[in-house]
Amino acid sequence: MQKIFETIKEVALEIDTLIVNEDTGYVDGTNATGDQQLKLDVACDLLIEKAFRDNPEVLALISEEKEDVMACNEDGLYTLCYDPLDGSSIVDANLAVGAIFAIYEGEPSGDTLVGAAYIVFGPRIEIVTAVRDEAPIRYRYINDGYQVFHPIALGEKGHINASGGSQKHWQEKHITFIHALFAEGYRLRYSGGMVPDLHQVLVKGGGLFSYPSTADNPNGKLRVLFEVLPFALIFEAAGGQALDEKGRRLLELTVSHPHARTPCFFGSRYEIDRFQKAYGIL
Ligand code: AFP
Repeated sequence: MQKIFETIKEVALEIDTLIVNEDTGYVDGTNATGDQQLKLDVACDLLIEKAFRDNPEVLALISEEKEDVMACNEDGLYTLCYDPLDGSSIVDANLAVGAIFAIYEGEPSGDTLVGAAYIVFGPRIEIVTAVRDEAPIRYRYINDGYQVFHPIALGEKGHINASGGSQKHWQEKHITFIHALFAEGYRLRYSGGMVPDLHQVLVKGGGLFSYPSTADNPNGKLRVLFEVLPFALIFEAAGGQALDEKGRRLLELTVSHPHARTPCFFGSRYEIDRFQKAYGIL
């Protein structure tokens, strides 16, 4: 699996160059879940496909930008699922965006996820990698090389509230819950980019990121295999929790198709406890 992490570090530099220099316009098509595609989405997807398809460890590739599974090496051990450029709608605003990778050993599902990584393309490139049941490792690209940076660990409670989705489409219980956190003094930290928004909760030591079931997205907006599960593994490895709307561990989810979505709640223990009480789970 380390070879996969090393390749992620290499493609991070190439994707960063694309983000800085390439056109941020849209192509005519949409991706597998009907999202409009940037030329950048397609370019980053192709770059990652080329980087991994001949890796002997890789059995198959599943991309957010493609409908079908790409068979690679029949003796490969891992299925790599990835979101090549997460945050397409904020690239033109020059906000931080990311790429997300999930490494599955066997049919992709919560319990076959064995590794995860994400790249943050911000003022600096940062990468977080995690192997199941091991502490995450945070890297920062400094002076032409990756340095292991301060560890990521969530405390009992934080002060950040990253609340996704359109508020007009939230359920009443979600409105009450989110507003109660703000009334307690939580600060709104939400850019619309899942990777920087979750990275901020991790780096600041706690808080809550939520993308609930909404009237316009009853299953939430975020995709299980290549967005939600990799962050679930990293949040649990960092001492936090990651649950769905019914209070089930996201890492216990299975999917009926590669582009399935789920509501998701990521956070330190205090905020997750508050969520479970607000949703009548506890
Ligand atoms: P785009 O890739 O279309 O910008 O969507 C990004 C994303 O999938 C994820 O990165 C964000 O957390 C989420 O959408 C933001 O969705 P809302 O704008 O509905 O809050």
